[in-house]
Amino acid sequence: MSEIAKKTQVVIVGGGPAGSLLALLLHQQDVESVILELRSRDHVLERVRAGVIEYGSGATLREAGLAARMDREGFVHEGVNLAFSDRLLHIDFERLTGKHVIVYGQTQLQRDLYDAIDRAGITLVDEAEGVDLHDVDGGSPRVTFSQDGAEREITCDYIAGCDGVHSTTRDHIPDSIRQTFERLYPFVWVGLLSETPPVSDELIYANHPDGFALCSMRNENLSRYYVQGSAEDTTDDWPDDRFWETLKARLPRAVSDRLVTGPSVEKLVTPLRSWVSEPLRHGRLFLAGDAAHIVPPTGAKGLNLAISDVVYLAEALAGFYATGDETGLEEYSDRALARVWKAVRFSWWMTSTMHRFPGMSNDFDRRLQKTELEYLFSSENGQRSMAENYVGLPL
Ligand code: RFL
Ligand code: PHB
Repeated sequence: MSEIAKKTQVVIVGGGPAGSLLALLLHQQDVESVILELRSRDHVLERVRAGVIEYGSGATLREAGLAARMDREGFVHEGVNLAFSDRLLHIDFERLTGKHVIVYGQTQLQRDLYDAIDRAGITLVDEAEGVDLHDVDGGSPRVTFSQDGAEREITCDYIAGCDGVHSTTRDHIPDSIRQTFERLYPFVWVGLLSETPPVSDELIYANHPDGFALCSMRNENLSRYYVQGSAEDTTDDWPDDRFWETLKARLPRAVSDRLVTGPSVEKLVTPLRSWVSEPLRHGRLFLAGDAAHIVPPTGAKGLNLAISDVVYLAEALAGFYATGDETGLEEYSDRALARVWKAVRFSWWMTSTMHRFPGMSNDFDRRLQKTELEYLFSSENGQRSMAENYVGLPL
């Protein structure tokens, strides 16, 4: 990067989906920004993460002209399946809500966003180290960082903290006004990617007495599977053979008989937690995406919340620059959090309903979980509520 502006309207810390999309939405509304990303471009583009794009997220990307490849290569899923007691329940999104989701890897979406950033000529500084914020609650905020050993400074009007779960921008919200809300779940997900045909053309979420399992996919020859593991597990505890055996045992027979296994091309262990930091604004700093909230992956909501946050934030910032009216900026935190908490609720519900909790052998909680699933299997209204949340509540 040869020339980095010394002044811009918005400095965006973090070039993940939240930061990248925010820069693009601002650019389309004539607001200038600079993105500072800690990691290398290759690193950001290679991270394997989310897979499910809500109906409204898809529409947002389409309206912003960012969905050409997603619409070509993504897979429209008109429903999902829940497995329980060797039975499979198909939740028909199209029939119940008239909407669908798109299965499209976050890896691909990130590439689409970076390509669009390059085309738009937005400055994205890779490997920006030691990013620090100054005068966040004063009139002239500054962001300092180093790149290739050179110290840099950018002055700006506003700062967007889109720096993910380990956010440091968040630390600039004083403890005296910050509240956090947390629920830890006593297990992990072990995820495996394999170059094999997916076992099903729609996702399968399985509740089994031994633990949860999920069958997902990236394309016709790339499958993504997850199984619930113990809280202290690492990938070393999950050689491929153990993973496949566990997955098979947790799926209904009719599904496991069809499962094609193969060597893993990627494997991860991810803890599950629900966590929200409030408020999302302090002075001239705004938080968005994982920097402000984490949900367990069971509801497939994290990336989608990053998208809805930045839609609201871009609207508020662009509104301010167009009219000088700060109402949108003042309302951003409450507006975004209202939607965030609904996804926190849904992800908590799916996690609680679909996993085995240690110590839950035959007790009250297990009975309730069984009853929750029996209700869902028998009630179209229950299924409609699940479908409505899964395809995504309106923005
Ligand atoms: P990201 O993607 O973590 O990006 C943050 C960026 O900030 C950079 N950064 C810094 N940059 C500058 N200075 C610093 N000091 C910095 N510190 C960090 C980082 O390098 C990074 O590039 O957060 P963002 O943009 O908020 O996006 C959030 C999503 O990535 C996340 O919520 C989803 O991946 C969650 N998630 C899922 N979400 C869905 O909507 N649907 C899914 O199906 C889904 N499945 C998943 C998931 C997450 C998973 N894992 C690995 C936790 C499945 C899994 C297994
Ligand atoms: C994925 O494909 O990685 C995936 C799908 C659904 C989830 C979580 C992850 O709920």
